[in-house]
Amino acid sequence: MLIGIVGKPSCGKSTFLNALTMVDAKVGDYPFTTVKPNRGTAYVRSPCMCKIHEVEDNPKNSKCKDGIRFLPVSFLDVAGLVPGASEGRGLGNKFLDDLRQADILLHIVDASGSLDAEGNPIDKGSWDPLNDVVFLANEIDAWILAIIQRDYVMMKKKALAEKLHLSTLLHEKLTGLAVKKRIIDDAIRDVGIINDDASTWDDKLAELVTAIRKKAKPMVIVANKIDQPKAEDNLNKLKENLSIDVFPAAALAEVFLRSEQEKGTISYNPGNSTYKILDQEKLGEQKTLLLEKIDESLLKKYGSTGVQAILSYVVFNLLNMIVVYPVEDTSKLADKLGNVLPDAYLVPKGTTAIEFAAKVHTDFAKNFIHGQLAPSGRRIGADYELQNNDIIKIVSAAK
Ligand SMILES: Nc1nc2c(ncn2[C@@H]2O[C@H](COP(=O)(O)OP(=O)(O)OP(=O)(O)O)[C@@H](O)[C@H]2O)c(=O)[nH]1
Ligand SMILES: [Mg+2]
Repeated sequence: MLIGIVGKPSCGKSTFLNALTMVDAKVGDYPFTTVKPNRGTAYVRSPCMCKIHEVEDNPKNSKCKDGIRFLPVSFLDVAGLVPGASEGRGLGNKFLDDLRQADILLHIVDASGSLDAEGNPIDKGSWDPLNDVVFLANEIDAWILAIIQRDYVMMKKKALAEKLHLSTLLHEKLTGLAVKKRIIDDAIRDVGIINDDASTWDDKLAELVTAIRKKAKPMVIVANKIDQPKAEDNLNKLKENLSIDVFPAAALAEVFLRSEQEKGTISYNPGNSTYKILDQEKLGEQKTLLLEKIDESLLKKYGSTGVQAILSYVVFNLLNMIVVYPVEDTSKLADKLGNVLPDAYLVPKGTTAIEFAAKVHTDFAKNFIHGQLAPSGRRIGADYELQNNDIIKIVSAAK
């Protein structure tokens, strides 16, 4: 699972990544600070099964703190996108290529409306962020369309001669974008294209690309810099005018809170609506005032800085992930070595026992005999659909 962070220059993409992951991606108030994509790992939270089953766990592939499991999620922050990027403007297409494997795109917009289309500072509040949403979707569409058009003429000729289906041809063409065949089939049906009649394709090709993009690379809007004047008005406007999810965020405030927490001056659990000052002296007067401001204008008003809440919503509500714990010993909830609940995996809802086995170890799936749920010991077959927080032992003939 990969989440892509996109948006025009200086909207706060790298700051958002830093807020989520504390990786220290370069941040700057000038366009194209990021040239090479930054990768980071964020942690989504889920109540840990150690608490429910009253055991002490030994997490390996994830972390556990105070009964909360932190599961890793990969993020990619790319260079800023400007109008015409699909034709090579700005840093051009390269960063679009970086996003090919993304399952979902977080579109960061500067909700304060203080940057032009290219990310240059202008009078505060003078830019309408709705423009950014429209242009970015158009750029991605133009990029996908260009990939198809590269050898569309040949493709169509062959299809006419051999009565090939558009969905098969497009699936081949778009493998690099990780687009599933089912998505292409649905989009073709939705826009009303006759799949095996190539003479009808041209008119609806652009419409089809948009339909594929919406399903294959769904987009969520992050109204960032919500701490700034005019941002709230723009947030409301975005919500009113868009049919996709829009969330307020203050990435910079989250970076500040997390870094003070790491220094030990405050206690703060990312995502929470409160913090506690631990070391007033080390914190100093200026930062105390800043904290008060964050408390009044963000935490009390919006419930949090938004960053962690967006991550959680994307993973559990939009990507429909569930948490599953594989074990070897169903009574001790442990692996071979006695580690209790060592691993927790995020898998899409609907994943079957055998699909999960393949994820843990390919040999497990090849030699799958049955599964067993813990701690009940209930036997399950290969087609059993895993439920959130299932603890499962895979019984396989693999050595
Ligand atoms: N007030 C405020 N400023 C922010 C916030 N998030 C980011 N910024 C500022 O916005 C500027 C640009 O931030 P970056 O994270 O470098 O933006 P970017 O989108 O990665 O920019 P490029 O890499 O150039 O495309 C910096 O000066 C940040 O400090 C926020 O939530 N509030
Ligand atoms: Mg950047």
